[in-house]
Amino acid sequence: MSNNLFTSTLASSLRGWQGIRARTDAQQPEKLLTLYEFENCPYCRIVREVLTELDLDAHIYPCPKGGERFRDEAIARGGKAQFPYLIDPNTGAEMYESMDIVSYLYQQYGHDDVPLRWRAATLQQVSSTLATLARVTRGIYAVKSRAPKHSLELYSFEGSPFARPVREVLCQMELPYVLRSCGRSEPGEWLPPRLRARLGIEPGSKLHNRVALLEKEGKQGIPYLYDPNTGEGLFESEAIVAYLERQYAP
Ligand SMILES: N[C@@H](CCC(=O)N[C@@H](CS)C(=O)NCC(=O)O)C(=O)O
Repeated sequence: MSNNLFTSTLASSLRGWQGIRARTDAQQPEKLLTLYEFENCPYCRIVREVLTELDLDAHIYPCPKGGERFRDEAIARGGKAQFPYLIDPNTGAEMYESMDIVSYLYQQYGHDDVPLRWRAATLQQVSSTLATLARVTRGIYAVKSRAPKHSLELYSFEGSPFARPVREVLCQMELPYVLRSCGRSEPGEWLPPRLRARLGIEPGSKLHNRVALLEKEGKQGIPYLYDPNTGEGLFESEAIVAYLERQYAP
């Protein structure tokens, strides 16, 4: 196992493998949520975990430290340099503070009270900070890149050790993307895709993005990146990272 995959798996473990399971009964907003954030921020991770849990998509505007593409926009909108910052065009709500965002998303789209574990804010923040330490500087600082004309699309779930390195590169390169939430809701999804294929198991997910991915590509694999600028669709985290670096390096 590479060092990259090992520390990504460690980060997911330090979070108790939150951000994997998805509910199938949450309400989908009509318009995409907008999230200004950066990948290796402990508070942003908490919000992304809840996006997975509630099976919510979001337009992600990466704001790594030293970033020049969306940071100013976020500061102009919210008034300060603090991340995460959520905008919900469906209700007009805009807010800072990860725990406020968690409560908002549960009440608005989960039609439920916030689960008990999300009320233990300090515990969540400490474990998310440990996960951040596991990834050291990955997904924190901006690197130069060419801006895409259209936002990319990433099929991902927060706790995936394979999807994380892709999100980190998207973040560092300040490439905006639509996060297509693809958590797990079926037991068969816990098996590795190759074993699943060998055993002929089709998990039968009802989650909208997994259904769409299966229809589009004939298989489900996370992460999956679609780039509307080139028409390319790619599975496999290493191949996706190589593609992003090739396509969007300055
Ligand atoms: N209490 C806030 C804390 C947010 C916070 O401190 N975020 C850091 C990043 S982890 C931040 O915005 N730092 C300023 C910066 O990166 O410019 C929350 O839970 O959302």
